Amino acid sequence: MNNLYSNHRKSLMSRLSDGLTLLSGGAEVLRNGDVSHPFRQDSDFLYLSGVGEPNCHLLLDPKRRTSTLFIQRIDAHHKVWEGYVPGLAECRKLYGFERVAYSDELPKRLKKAKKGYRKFYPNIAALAKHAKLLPLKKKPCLELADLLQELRALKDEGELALMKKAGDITARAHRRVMDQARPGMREYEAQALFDSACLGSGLKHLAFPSIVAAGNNGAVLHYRKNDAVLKNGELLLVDAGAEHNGYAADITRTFPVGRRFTPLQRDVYAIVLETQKSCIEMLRPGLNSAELHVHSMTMLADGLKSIGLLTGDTTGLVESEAVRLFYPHGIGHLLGLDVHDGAGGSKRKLENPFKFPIRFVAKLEPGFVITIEPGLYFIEALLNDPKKRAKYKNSVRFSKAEKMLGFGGVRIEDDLLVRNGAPLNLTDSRVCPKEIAQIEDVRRAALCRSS
Ligand SMILES: [Mn+2]
Repeated sequence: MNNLYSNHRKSLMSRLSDGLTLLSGGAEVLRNGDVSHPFRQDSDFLYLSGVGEPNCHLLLDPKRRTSTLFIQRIDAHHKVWEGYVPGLAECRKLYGFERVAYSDELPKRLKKAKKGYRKFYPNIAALAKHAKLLPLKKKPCLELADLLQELRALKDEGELALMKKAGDITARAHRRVMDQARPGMREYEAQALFDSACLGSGLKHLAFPSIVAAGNNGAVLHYRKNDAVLKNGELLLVDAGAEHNGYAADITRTFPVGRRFTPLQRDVYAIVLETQKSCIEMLRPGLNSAELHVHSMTMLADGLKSIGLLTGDTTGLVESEAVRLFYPHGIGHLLGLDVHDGAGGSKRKLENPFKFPIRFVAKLEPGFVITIEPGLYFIEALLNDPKKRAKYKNSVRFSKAEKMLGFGGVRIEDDLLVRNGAPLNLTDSRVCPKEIAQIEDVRRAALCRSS
């Protein structure tokens, strides 16, 4: 385990060998009174150290080939209220650092380490805290942040093992919701099924607040309220994931609250499912992620034509972005220590070959983990927007689309490892099915049990 982080430090130091790198980790954020928000370490700091404690710093000295972890000095008051925190010797062992010191020694140590260096690479938090200690030119953080994005995009074996476990437990938690959700429940009760399944399987933290959206709430892309009642005849969209040592899973399943999809739900679902499977098949090293996104737009546009919501030439529907009225997000994102894990650094950035804007344009490489998550939504704010109605009057059948308001949305999301040959799907569909027949089997059994 410790090797994982020391290897990350080594590769960073070999790339920034001409300067001293200083990172400050996260600090606790006060919620109110004496209560802090749950602490989550800064992802770059976690990548290089594995340390989950707040108020730490990391000094990387490539010339002397040393890395020093600075931890906070704990006083009696802290011990009384917060309890045990590992000390110097334990941190050395626990996190595999050759040097561990208290944070109050940082100025002195830094002064010594600065000798022989003209370049310094602080992260933003270190710059904010230690600006006086570092002679810096402007925008000094960008190079470090960019390099960390580049390094973090490629997952090594140790990271993949963590992500696989996060994926496995997340898939099982989704299955539990599919097995136990029933009409009359609140969304947060379904959320409790998911969240507690992750905690109960040894993963204490979620990668993001679970999105549990019934019916029309499925049309809210980052829905957070989770308090509506699940109604028979509606769909339930669950987009949620656990994290394991900081490494995220991010899976979405959409299924009927009752036993079966309605014919209309089935049609919309089948379009999204075919698109998702086709995009997964297309995944390979060297592919421009923009091509993948446009492929999903094309398939969804064709599908929307087949159910009479769009009309006209498919290429035109993609290029004019008419399809974005029903699919207003990208095909996916890199996944890692952040659920939206950056875009692989500026080196991998490609020219967008299309005439319309696309957010994630990068060349895919073996070792990337990417989500594939097409969706279709019926969003009032888009379908009733007068400007959009004027612009797309010849391509969107608004009279028909209006009748879809209230439907909500369908999204299907798996996590994929890009590798030579076919990608590896980290989301086990035998555990949390995405095929219509299998979902209906699970729901039928679920509602038989609960009735
Ligand atoms: Mn996602």
